[in-house]
Amino acid sequence: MSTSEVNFDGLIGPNHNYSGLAFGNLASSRNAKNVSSPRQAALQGLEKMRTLHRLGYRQGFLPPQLRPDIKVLRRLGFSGSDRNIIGKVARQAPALIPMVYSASSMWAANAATVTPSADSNDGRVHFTPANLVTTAHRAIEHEQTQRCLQTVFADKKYFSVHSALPPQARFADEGAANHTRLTTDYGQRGVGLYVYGRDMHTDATKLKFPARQTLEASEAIARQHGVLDSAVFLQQSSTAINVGAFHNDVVAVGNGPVLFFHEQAFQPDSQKQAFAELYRAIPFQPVCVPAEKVSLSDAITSYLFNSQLLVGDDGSFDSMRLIAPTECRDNDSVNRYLSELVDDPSQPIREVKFVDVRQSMSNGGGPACLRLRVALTDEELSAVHPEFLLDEQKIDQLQQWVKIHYREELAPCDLKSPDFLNECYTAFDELSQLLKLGSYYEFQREC
Ligand code: SUG
Repeated sequence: MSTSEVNFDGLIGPNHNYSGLAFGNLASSRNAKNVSSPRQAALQGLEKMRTLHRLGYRQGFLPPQLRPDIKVLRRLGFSGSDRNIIGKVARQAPALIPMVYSASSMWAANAATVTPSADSNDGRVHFTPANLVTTAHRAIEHEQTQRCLQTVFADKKYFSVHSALPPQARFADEGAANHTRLTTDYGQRGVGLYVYGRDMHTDATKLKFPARQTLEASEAIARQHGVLDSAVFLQQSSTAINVGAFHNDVVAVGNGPVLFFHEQAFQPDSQKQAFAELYRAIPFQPVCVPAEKVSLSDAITSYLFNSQLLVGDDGSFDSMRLIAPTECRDNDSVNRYLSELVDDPSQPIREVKFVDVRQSMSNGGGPACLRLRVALTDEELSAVHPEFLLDEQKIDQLQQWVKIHYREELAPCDLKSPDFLNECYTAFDELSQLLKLGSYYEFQREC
């Protein structure tokens, strides 16, 4: 029985927009109020999925969440028909509009933390949806995320989908963006590396931006998944957070036994201890990028570490491939570094392939943010809902659906129009028919 890594990318919704909602995420702030292109965004995302599929990786996707989230607005005291509510909110509380319209579920690396069956205590794959409590527009995701995961990974014999952690700052959790499973073989027992920004003792006055992941949350997830004893916890450096590393996957990426990371990503004492534990657990291979070659600031603007680190064509961790955003090619120091890296025989990264996900990048989401990795045995893979696994034909169909339903341009003020709500509902309705999901979205279950 073989085990492989499957990437489930977030399919980008028709509501993709730039509303500057994520404080500490510099790209989101820089592009606030710009006009987005939902159509380009979704097509770019699907082309990235096609690229991986063509390279021989198993590729899946997670559907976009229903937006606007009228259920949240009803809980906030608005009533009437869905269209009516949008009209009222636009007049009475316009600041709530971008919150309920964000397409942020596209960043599937924040959907959940995943522990493969080879590591968990009961031999099942475990998922904990991230509560995302740090930002209001993302804190509303976990309910739909849980439902989505229960649909895609429905078979309880193989999969266990938990509820999100209690939605409190102390248990702030941002999912797989701060978790890396390191192993020598996907099917063998591995070790979960949990990176966090703060714990109970962190002096928040030293932080310019929010530290979105807490140690308490990471510990709770490791406990839920039955891997607390083997888990390794590592603290982000305040330097990295203050320069804009709102998630660890902006300054580090790992796969197999390899951790590719920036020299300033972690708090030094914590790094020393965590690396010692990793060396004891597996033949750990750290690949450190020195600040003198790539500054933290270049790493964050180019999203070098938000690349997808993948096995090579032979399926091994000996010659790996990096799927990097085109911004890395456009940044002189990063591009130079990458040319040197692939020629350096002391480490396993042999190839870099660039992908264009600029629409997502402008909101702070690179190639690695867009995917949730799930290591699955062949048997588990055959238990995944087949509609969420991609081949060329399914990608063509989804692209066709995007071309019919998505706007070429969307300004944040367009979200206030009740007509845009109908456009979104029509797109979501068609998608659920395309995927034969029945009444998957809330509005389809009403009346
Ligand atoms: O949570 N941006 C997302 C980007 C998430 C990237 N994910 C990972 N690094 N794994 C965030 O900051 C911006 C939305 C807006 O401003 O409209 C946003 O939510």
